[in-house]
Amino acid sequence: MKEPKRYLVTSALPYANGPQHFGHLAGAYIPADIYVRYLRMMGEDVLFICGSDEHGAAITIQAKKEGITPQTIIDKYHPLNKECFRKIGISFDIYHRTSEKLHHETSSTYFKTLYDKGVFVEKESEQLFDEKFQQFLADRYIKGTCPKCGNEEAYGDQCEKCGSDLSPTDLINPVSTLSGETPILKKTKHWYLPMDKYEGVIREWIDKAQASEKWKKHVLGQCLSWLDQGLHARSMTRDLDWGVKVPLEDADGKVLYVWLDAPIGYISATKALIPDNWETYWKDEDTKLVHFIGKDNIVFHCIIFPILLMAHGDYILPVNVPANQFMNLEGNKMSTSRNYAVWLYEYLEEFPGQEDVLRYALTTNMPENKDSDFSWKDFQARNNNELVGIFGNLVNRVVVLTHKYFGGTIPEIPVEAEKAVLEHAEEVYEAMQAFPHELDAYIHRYEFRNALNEVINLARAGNKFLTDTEPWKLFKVDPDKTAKVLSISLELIARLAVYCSPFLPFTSERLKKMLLLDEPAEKAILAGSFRVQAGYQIGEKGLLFNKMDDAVIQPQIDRLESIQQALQAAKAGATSKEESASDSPTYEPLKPEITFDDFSKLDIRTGTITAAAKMKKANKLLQLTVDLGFEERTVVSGIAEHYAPEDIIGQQVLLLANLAPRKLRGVESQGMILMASGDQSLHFVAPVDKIDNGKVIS
Ligand code: B3M
Ligand code: ZN
Repeated sequence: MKEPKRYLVTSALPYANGPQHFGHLAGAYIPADIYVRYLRMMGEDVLFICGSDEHGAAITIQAKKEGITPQTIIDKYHPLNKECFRKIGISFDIYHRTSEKLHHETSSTYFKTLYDKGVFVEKESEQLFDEKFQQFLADRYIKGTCPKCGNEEAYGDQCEKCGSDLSPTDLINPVSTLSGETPILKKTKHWYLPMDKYEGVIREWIDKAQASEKWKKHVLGQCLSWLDQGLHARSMTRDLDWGVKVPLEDADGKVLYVWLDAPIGYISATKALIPDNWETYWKDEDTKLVHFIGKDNIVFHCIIFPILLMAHGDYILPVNVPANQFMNLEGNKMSTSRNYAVWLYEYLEEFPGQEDVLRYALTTNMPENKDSDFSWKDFQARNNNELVGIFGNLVNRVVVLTHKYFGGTIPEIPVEAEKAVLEHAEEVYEAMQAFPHELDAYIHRYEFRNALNEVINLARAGNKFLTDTEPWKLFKVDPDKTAKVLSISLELIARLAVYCSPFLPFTSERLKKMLLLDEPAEKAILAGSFRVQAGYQIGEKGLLFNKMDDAVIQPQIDRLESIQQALQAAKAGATSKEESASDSPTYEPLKPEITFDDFSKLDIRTGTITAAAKMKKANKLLQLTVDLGFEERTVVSGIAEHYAPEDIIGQQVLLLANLAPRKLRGVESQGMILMASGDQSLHFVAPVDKIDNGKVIS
């Protein structure tokens, strides 16, 4: 892409169903904020867009859990998240919300435009339905085993473990998250986005995007693996009463799929921010659009939303989606539902004035290309060894000595003294000259850990210069040279004051004040022409950071340990309950009553397994060949953890032969083997005596 005229940067719209935690910050918010603050500092035209995602099952299920209405829950968490983001310095230009009327208008108009263009395929199909709650089940209303990776907690639209995009009927052993029961199938009409039709253009777009700037390996990898498995039509509407109403006559009780409406939330937020000029940002090719997200949102931002933008026809597409991986906590996965997380609002209460310490700890440990781990010990070490020990120590020595020796104002320095010191200052000046270019390259490659490390390396160069020149000794013999040493050091920490602002905005403000840096000085620093001359006066000294004792972090460590222990105990309890229950058999709840007609639709045949093989990267699945007598079928079955392929050749089975074929891990599965599930086991169901294949079960 040629030099963009403007930047449009978004962070994933967090569901307004709970507070934000460190993992969210490290995933989609701090990286975006660093990027945007840097662009603004360099004088770029940039908009930073975010807001609450207030529709979808994630909201209604949490509301049900808390016994409040969806409206109440979003009105509770939208302001909380907005305020916490502000306090930790995430500098959105707008933090909008998708329950706003403007968003409903924008997203329903967007849908109607695609509908009128004939983009959607209207289809009546059988969807999973919870008889008890009289509700269709989609997205987070349904859970089951992911057919691609075996994750037993996959949702009806996505598996958060392998990131796969799923449909409810893809799930193995689906269960309603409302009633806990097995759903039935019931007819309903929806409007589908025929994603398969866009496979070619998406591939082209991704290739073209690579030409302008590299995507992260894991992002590109996930996109290509979906494309290789083949895209399929995906319903863009839901049978729900909470969300953006489908703007069609025959669509009562239906709303837009949340992953259609939410990304359009970026557009409606921009409209709210700049009503007269939003289209320039979203439709002019000279805009650079970058989405910051966590890895579980990749398919929606790299496949589905781009297809929707292409289908509309006049929008630009993202240049990059630098999704971060996940941040774990003290070696364990964060879990909001189990309260195993460090909540941002609690941190802000318990660590007042230490917003930058958190920003620093999360950035130095950001999961940019692989999962990372947050520990309180590391948090303390980063603060004490780097912020206090390197950055703070340098600033303190320079400011204190400038006050101590020269009353805070750099005096006139004789030329020979200047020259003598400059002869030993090449290294520190080289560091100051190289620094902005290194930093710029890292920022534009979304390598914020490396970028922040450059800032700390500049502080290290400053400390080395002081160690080499020892102004505290030099002053006794040569105050003039000492003045020069300190003026060079002030030039260095003035650069730190400005260039640390994308990462440590609060520290930057305090240090700028301490150095009395004004606008022209900042401009000179960014231009590389800033020099400290005679008469340069600094402000009051003060500590930028404070050492952190064990006593400060121990309660945090204890809290997480106790939650972890409670979780282990619960898990152990659950297994022991299972063990103790194992002598008294448990029974699955009966499914809802069906009619003989329903049963007669099933065509179950006897068959024999003639071939079996494990499947690549799917440890729960086997690919089987089943001989039905009149034909051979390929079937993918979730039995790999119970049977070795070689042990089941010749096994007679019952096969549900008229189940619609579906693609599992790229293989078309033509039917389903009937298995009886015991405690942690699976058993073939087959005729007592061997009979011919192809016989009908009735
Ligand atoms: N709210 C998912 C999430 O919070 C979703 C992001 C929407 S971005 C348009 O992880
Ligand atoms: Zn999966």
